[in-house]
Amino acid sequence: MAVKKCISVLLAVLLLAAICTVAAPAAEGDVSIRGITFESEGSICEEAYQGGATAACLFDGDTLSEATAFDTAGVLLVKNTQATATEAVIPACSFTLELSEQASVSAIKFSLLHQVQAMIGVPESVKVEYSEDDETYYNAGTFPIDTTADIDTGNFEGAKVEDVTVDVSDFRVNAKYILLTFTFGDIPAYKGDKDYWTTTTNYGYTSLEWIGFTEIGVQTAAPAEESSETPVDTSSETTAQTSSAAPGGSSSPASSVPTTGDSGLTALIVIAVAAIAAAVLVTKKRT
Ligand SMILES: [Ca+2]
Repeated sequence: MAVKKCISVLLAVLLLAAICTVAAPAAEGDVSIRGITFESEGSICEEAYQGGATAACLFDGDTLSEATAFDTAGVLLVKNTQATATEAVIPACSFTLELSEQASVSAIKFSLLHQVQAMIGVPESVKVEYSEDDETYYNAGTFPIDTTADIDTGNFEGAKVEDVTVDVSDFRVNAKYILLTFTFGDIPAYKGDKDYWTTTTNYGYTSLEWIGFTEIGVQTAAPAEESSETPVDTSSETTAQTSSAAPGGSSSPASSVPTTGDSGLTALIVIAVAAIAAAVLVTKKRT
């Protein structure tokens, strides 16, 4: 009987632990990022993950907000391989975000790393498209990106990470896939010299060489009411939207980058159910 009592107590403790964990659910509307894939038309841009990181560093919940150097592990630098071409080449690079489930997305959030004196500038804009099936994409607009990067005078020392939020709540974005296309911005000045990178011997840049990222994610809204409206495919349009990109500092906390996976929750529920079933079994045997 002592053994059975021990088992009963053990199961009760397991059950309690499972209930306590399940009782602290993720915020409503949270979805996780399942994967991010990089693409660059014509392979003009290349990925350069720092410190042996992989694409997973873009959705690990860490924006590296304290980073002061571009070679910090977990930074993704994107290189314009045509930065010294005879004619300026302004490239774009894309990230496709696969969400854990189809969700109502209210904002796109990303963290940029810039270090203007190391020729790491900022993207000029981001085009936001969304899809339910990764085949048909709908356009939610192209948004200018505003940061505090000192492009004009280049007097900022060190690297700086800035959070940017792009509000897409007007577009009723309901998607499982988000396609973000970043267009490179201007070459930054170097310590007050606007022509430093273009005229200095051995440099000869004609366009910006680097942009940097530490995190990319989405902010989800409470599920919208069921609607029979079919979104209009505007993927052929190129109309620019007025700015709704907020510069760093005004973004909300990291709630958009959940770290609790569905699999963990599922496992706990399974444990809880198993514990209840076993406890009932033991109780019945004892009576
Ligand atoms: Ca990160």
